[in-house]
Amino acid sequence: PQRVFSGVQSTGNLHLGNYLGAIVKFVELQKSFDCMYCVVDLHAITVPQDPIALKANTREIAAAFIACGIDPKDNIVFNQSQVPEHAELAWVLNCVARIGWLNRMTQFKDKAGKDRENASMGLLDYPVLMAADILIYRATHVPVGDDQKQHLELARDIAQKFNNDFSESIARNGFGEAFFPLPEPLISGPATRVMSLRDGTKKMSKSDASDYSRINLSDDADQIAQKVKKAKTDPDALPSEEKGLEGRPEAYNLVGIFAALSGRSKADVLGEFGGANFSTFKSALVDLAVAKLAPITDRMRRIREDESYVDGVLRDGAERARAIARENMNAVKDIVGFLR
Ligand code: AQP
Repeated sequence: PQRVFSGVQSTGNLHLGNYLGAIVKFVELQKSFDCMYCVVDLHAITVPQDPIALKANTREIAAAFIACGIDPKDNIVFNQSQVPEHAELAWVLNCVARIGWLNRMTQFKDKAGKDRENASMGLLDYPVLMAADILIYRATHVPVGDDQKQHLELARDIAQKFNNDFSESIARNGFGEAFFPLPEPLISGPATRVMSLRDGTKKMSKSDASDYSRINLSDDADQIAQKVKKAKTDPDALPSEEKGLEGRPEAYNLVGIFAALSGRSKADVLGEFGGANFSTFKSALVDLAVAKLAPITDRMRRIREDESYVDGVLRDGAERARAIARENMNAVKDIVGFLR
């Protein structure tokens, strides 16, 4: 059976990159797959988190999932720390993954910065826990933004090595040739990597010091308008064809955002705005972004106010997730050779 899994960290405000790179896809995929969407709070603590803020952020992301249109009854919406099998499988996979593989991860290098010796062990191990998140459900498809591509490749390598290392035991336990499917990344569309509004060569990110670099899902219409109007651009008019965006990272980014928000291709957007100056294009982008995001922001605020509803969704999701996780973890124990 095919199953979609993806996660979002509970580390603060969601931004347009998280929305267009990931959550929009989550909503589409629920039509055709069994989907599991997880607030990955175990991942969040790979860097320091304030405990009170962490709880609030976990509820905030769950509220965002629902506000964006994910149905928590048809799908499984939960937070990672309520399903201990994620951490349990991660330990086994730690013993499968190689240190050299993890040392090559660019996100670790970026986030650890210069003082690598002082980064948490969890930050280095982040991608192994991510592999466990996916593999504990034997998920087949993982919608993510482009920045997670390398981690997905690592998850496939870990799954493959586990299947090879334990091939005899996997067969002996009745699972045929492979226990874990190799999860497929789903990375497509005009905004797989949304860039900072202040610098078209940097990823839009929660940790950017400037709030003007990103549009948050919690921003109101005025904030969106101000941020788009101040967004960096170049002096030329928009090109009428996509190849004219080459070497113009800010223009490329804004056109990509417009395309993704309107469900059109970049070529189509340029067909309409080619030759226009940025002030015309930016006004249209503000109108579009406000029209798309304001209803989500409103719904998010209302859902979040009802803490017991949100907590109930996460608890119910965790119970349903656990039923699947426990069964797969038992199989892993049999395969590895743990008595139970
Ligand atoms: N800029 C982006 N463009 C497209 N997709 C993005 N994603 C994140 N940033 C962009 C995708 O959002 C999903 C959730 O990501 P996460 O929970 O790992 O969030 P993050 O990467 O921690 O978000 P930030 O803002 O990038 O955080 P910092 O500042 O800590 O680096 C993933 O599918 C991710 O690909």
